[in-house]
Amino acid sequence: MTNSLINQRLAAAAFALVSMLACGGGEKPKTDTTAATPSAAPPSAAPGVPGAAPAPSTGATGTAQAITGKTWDVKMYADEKGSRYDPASITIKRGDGIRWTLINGPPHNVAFWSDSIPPGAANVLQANMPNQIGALSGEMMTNPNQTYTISFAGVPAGTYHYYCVPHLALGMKGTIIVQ
Ligand SMILES: [Cu+2]
Repeated sequence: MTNSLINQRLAAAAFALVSMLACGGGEKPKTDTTAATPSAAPPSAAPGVPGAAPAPSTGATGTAQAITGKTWDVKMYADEKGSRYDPASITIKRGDGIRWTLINGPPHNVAFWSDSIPPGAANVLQANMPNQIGALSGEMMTNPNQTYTISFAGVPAGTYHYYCVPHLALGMKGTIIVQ
């Protein structure tokens, strides 16, 4: 009698604890993913880092790795048809590069969400991105035909989500699948 009663209470307590943990753990990733970086981005050309400020002073943590494969073209627009990368989604191979060209509607840039790239990608990408204005955030482009090129040599395969800082609210986002 006594033992089974204790067992029941233990079981109930354990269940409550598990559900608490499950709830708490489940909420974190989702809210962090989208909320943090985008809304905090300053509309002006302020070089401040949107979300976190790790260690921008040291700059790249490694040496940039040169493109060894093909260089793909992505165009950047902001006109009556919308603010967009074209193509918005692109599949490349490790070692390839992507060259973004500003067509109209500047300013534009290329910025990666640190939590929407494969594990281990940040350091390599950081080293491969020239002229960053913040962590994983490429230089602000203002002139038609201006280009910005990133080498995807040395990065892990997987899906990389990126966006344009000035046009994130207008949905200017892109996806790179590295094979
Ligand atoms: Cu843009």
